[in-house]
Amino acid sequence: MLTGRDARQTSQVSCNIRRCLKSSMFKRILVANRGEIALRILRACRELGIETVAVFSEADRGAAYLELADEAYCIGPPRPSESYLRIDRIISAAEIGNVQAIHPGYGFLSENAQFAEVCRSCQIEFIGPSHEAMALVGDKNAARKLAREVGVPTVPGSEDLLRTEREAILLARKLGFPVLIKAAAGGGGRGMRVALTEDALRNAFQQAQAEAEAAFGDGAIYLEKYVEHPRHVEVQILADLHGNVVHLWERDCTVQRRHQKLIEESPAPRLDPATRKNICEAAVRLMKAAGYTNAGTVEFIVDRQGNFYFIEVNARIQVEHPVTEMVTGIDLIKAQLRVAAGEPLPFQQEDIQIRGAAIECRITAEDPEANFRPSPGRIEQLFIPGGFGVRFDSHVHAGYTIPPYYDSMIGKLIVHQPTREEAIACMKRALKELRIVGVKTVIPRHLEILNHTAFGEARLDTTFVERTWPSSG
Ligand code: MV4
Repeated sequence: MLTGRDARQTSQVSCNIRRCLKSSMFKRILVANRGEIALRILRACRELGIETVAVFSEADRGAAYLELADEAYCIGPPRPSESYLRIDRIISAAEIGNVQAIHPGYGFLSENAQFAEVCRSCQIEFIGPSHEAMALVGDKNAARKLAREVGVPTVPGSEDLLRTEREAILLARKLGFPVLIKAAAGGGGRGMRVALTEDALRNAFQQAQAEAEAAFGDGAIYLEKYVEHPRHVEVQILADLHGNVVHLWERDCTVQRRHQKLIEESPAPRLDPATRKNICEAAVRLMKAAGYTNAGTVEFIVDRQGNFYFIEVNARIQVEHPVTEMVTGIDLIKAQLRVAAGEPLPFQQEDIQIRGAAIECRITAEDPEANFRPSPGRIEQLFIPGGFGVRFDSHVHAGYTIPPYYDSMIGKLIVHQPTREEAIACMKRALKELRIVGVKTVIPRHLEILNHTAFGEARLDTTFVERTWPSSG
């Protein structure tokens, strides 16, 4: 296995080679994704004068957003495993389409280090980190070790992977319960297990190992003290191929349900200036040490005392990137394309400042009255809000049918205002204007959250949604 130091060296070497191979912006790229994020990337390419090749599954054939690409190729049946996850088919489309680079978007192959490696071995640039850096941060235990090496706070826990149940029990006695077992190959809440007692830990150890083996083909697990009632704060990073790494401040994504984020905002409320600076600088330190390039996110949890702990790195552009774009004025997709093409970052850390407050609500076709059951189907009517500071990132239109095979994202409603209070008022106004007829949506639940005193006062932790609406938890 790679240690932090080895990976740092290998990714540095590949960066140097990549830098020499390129000097100008891509002429033509492939977008290896669908829906909202595919459209977001196609739009950025159009503005930069980059030609585009889109790919689609049979379920997405004829989708309107595909018209915005210069070419589009079918890559297989509806199921992701037979289309958007098929490396061979995407590479074939890239070769037929004669592209110089591939943007993976989020989800699907976006954090697949093997895909990034295959792209580069086919002389196609992968718009994301080097496969070495991706593999390093994708190993949650290795990322945690690297964080400790460079003085980034981590949750107290095992120094390395757990070998035996006995080791887990002894450590948990020392740390105190509850503890959390996590899969090294997991992330985003997958492969996590809380243990409140020694007996529970014995079971959790076996189960977590077996589950991780089944889900990721890798049973490696580690242990952490369980931090109760945390907030989720993440730092946006941009890094070029010339050694420049900057942060674009933080987002708060505390409002989640079963690890699905509902609302994200920037800046994070109730973060004192000293902590904000420390957390952002810690994120930069970690990504520098990982030899990370392009856009990425460093995720932290913040406990009730305001202590922050590194959790994991997301080696991709994230769903919630627009809130950072609104407050910093930086187009993250354009920045990804530019740094992947070898351009140096056009700004320094001091140039990146936060203006106002931005909030994003994820609008999904789910029924909040029925345990957030997916509600795919035809959108009969659609009225999209506008006005000062309102942005709706979406690929849908009246008459569009949301297929049942993928996430149920309809779009992302984003507002930007001078203050958080005004952003909340603006979001409520925009949510009430947004009219979607034909499918059930989470809009009513968003309004309930925004009207809640705890949200207005930003007195939140990650259990807020499931505590407040237990039937939907
Ligand atoms: C934790 C934690 C508390 N203690 N680790 C969840 C997603 C993944 N990125 C890591 N996550 C967490 N790790 C320790 N040691 C709390 C979370 C967490 C969470 C847990 C339960 C319910 C919602 C959550 C939302 C964000 C983070």
